[in-house]
Amino acid sequence: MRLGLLAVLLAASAAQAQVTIDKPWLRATAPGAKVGGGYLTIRNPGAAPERLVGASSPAAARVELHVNIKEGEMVKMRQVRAFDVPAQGSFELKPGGAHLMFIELRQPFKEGEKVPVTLKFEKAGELRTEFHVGRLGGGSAPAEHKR
Ligand SMILES: [Cu+2]
Repeated sequence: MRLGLLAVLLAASAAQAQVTIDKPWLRATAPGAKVGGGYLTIRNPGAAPERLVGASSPAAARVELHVNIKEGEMVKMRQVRAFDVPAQGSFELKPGGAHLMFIELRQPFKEGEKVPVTLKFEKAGELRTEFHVGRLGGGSAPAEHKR
């Protein structure tokens, strides 16, 4: 009985260990802002490719997956259905590139706060984490996340 439970727990933790996330952070927003950007690096040590297929947070009505696309001189954001994380590789969301777009913020993201976010992966399922809020308009991760 106990061994059976242990096996289940080990199986569950092994499944969770397939994907790890690194340096999750949000850009602080100005008062009244309706949207905010979120960034992180997803690492996949597994032998099979993984995909981030969605995200949600109590801090926003919805969270979309966006990429920046250059059209001539203009940079436009486009929503995508998933971010691919290659086997034994990683995928980086960063300012100027792929990002999570938090839409209809319940309140501004203030520097130093932590915001709960649930990431949904195709294979690993849901992964709950906290994003740290960095500087307003800051182009890089908050100081404690710099290498
Ligand atoms: Cu966006």
